Amino acid sequence: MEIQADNGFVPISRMNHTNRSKQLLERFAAKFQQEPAFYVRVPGRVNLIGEHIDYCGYSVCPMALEQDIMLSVSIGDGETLRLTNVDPSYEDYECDLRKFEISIGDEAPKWYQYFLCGVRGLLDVLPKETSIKGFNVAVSGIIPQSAGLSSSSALVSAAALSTSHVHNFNISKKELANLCARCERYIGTQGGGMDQAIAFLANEGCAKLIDFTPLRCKDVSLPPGAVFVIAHSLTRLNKAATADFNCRVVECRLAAQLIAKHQGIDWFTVKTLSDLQSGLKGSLHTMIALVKKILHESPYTKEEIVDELKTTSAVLDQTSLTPNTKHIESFKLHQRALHVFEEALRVQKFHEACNNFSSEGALETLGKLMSESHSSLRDLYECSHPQLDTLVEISQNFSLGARLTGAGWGGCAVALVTAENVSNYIDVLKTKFYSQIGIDNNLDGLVFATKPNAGAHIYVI
Ligand code: ADP
Ligand code: NG1
Ligand code: MG
Repeated sequence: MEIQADNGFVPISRMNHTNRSKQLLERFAAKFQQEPAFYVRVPGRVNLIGEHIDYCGYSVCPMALEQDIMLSVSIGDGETLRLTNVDPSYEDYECDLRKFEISIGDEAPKWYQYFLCGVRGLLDVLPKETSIKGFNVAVSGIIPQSAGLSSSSALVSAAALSTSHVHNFNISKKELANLCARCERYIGTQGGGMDQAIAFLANEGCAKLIDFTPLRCKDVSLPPGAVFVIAHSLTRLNKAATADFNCRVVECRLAAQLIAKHQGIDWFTVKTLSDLQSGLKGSLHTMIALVKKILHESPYTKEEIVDELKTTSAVLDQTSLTPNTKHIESFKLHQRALHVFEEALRVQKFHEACNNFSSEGALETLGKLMSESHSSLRDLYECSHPQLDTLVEISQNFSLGARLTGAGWGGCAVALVTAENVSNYIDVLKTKFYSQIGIDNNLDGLVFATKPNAGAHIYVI
C-alpha cells in the first residue's frame, strides 16, 4: 500500500507496539477471526485557552494528547459494519451501511452512535457511483471520557478516517476536520470545530492556534520549561446527555441577534457573535462595550427576546434554537457574550506571550490568562462544577495558573507548571485534593504531564 506521510499514512513498523495494541489485536482476532488490514490512531486534546468560543467563530489554542482512540480494521464481505470494543462494558454492534439511522433520544447516546456519526459524514460525501463496502472494527480508547479531553471527537474522527480508507477515498486532513465537525453534530451537540481540527491537523511538539470560517491553523511553540499538567476532578458530563451545552450555544446566538437588531443589522443573517462583529466592523473592545450597553444582566425570558426581535416564538425556534433548547424559558445573554469576547481577547494575548516567551514574565502572563479564563467560565459562563473549582483553586495556588479545559460541567483541569515544579505540584494535588475525596494511592490516568502530540494517522501494512 502507498505510504503518504503528509496525508496521515504511516507504515505499521512505526506504530508503538504496546500491551494495548496487543489487546486490540486479540479482541479483533476473537471477534472477527482474522487479522486487521490497517490501524487508525486519533488523539484526544487539551485546550490551553479559548473555551466555548469556537462555535462563536473565535480562535482557540489546543494541543493533541498522547491519549488516543485506536482502531484495528479489516474490510468485510458485504455491506455490514461490525464494531467491537476492548472495553467489555461496551456492547458489540452491527448494522447495514446502506440503511442505518443515528436516532438520538433524551439519554446519553450509545458509544457506537458516535462511530456512526463519522461513518455517516463520510458516506455522504462519497461519489454516487462508489460501491459501499462493509468493514470490521475493534476499538481501544484511553482518553478519559466526558472529561473535556475530547474522547467523543477522537471516536467520530477515527470512524470517518477508517471509512474513507476502506473506500479508497482521497480526502485531505483539513476536509476531514471540517466534515467531522459537521457530522459530530448528528449526536445532538452544536459544537464548533476545535476538537476535530486539532485531532487531524496537530503537529508533534506544537500547540495550534486554530481559526474558523475558513479553517486555518498555525503552529504555536510553547515556552521551554513550561509543562501543562492535566488533573481529573472525578466529575463528568456526557455533553449529549443534557441541554447544557446547546443552551450556551443558543444563548450566544441570541445575544448576537439581539445586539444586531439593536444596531440595525438584519438579525436573521447573524448566527454567531463573530458574524455580529464582522457586521459591525468593530474591535473586540467595542464588542465588549456594546454587550455592557445593550444587554441587561438579569436573564431574558423567551417572550422578551421574541418581542425585542419583533418575531414569533415559532420563528425563533426555527432560526435560533435547537430541538433540545426550545423548551428553555430563561437565557443569560449579557454574561455569555461577555465571556466570549473577553476569552477571544485572552487567546490573542496568550498567543502573543507564546511568541515572546523569552521576554520577562511571559510564563506568568500565560498562567494569569489561564486563571482569568477559569473565573470567567465559572462565573459568567457557569459551566464549571464545585469539585472542579476546588481542584482549579488548589492548582492555582501551586502553579502559574490553571483552568478547566473542554466544555466543563465536570472533567479536567489544566495547570501551567514549571518543569522543576511538576512533581511538587502533583504531590500537592495528592494531599490537598485526591486524598480528600478518598483516593490515596494510584493517580495513574488521573494526573499527567502532557507533551504536544501528532494528529491522526493511518498505519498501513
Ligand atoms: P468528551 O469530553 O470526552 O468528548 P463527550 O461527553 O463529548 O465527552 O463524549 C463521551 C462519549 O464518547 C462517551 O460517553 C462514549 O459514548 C464515547 N466514547 C469516548 N471514548 C470511547 C471509547 N474508548 N469507547 C467507546 N466509546 C467512547
Ligand atoms: P468537549 O468537552 O471535548 O466535548 C466541546 C466541543 C468543542 C468546544 C468545547 C468548549 C464538540 C464536539 N466539542 O468539547 O467544540 O466548544 O466543548 O470549548 O462539540
Ligand atoms: Mg466531546
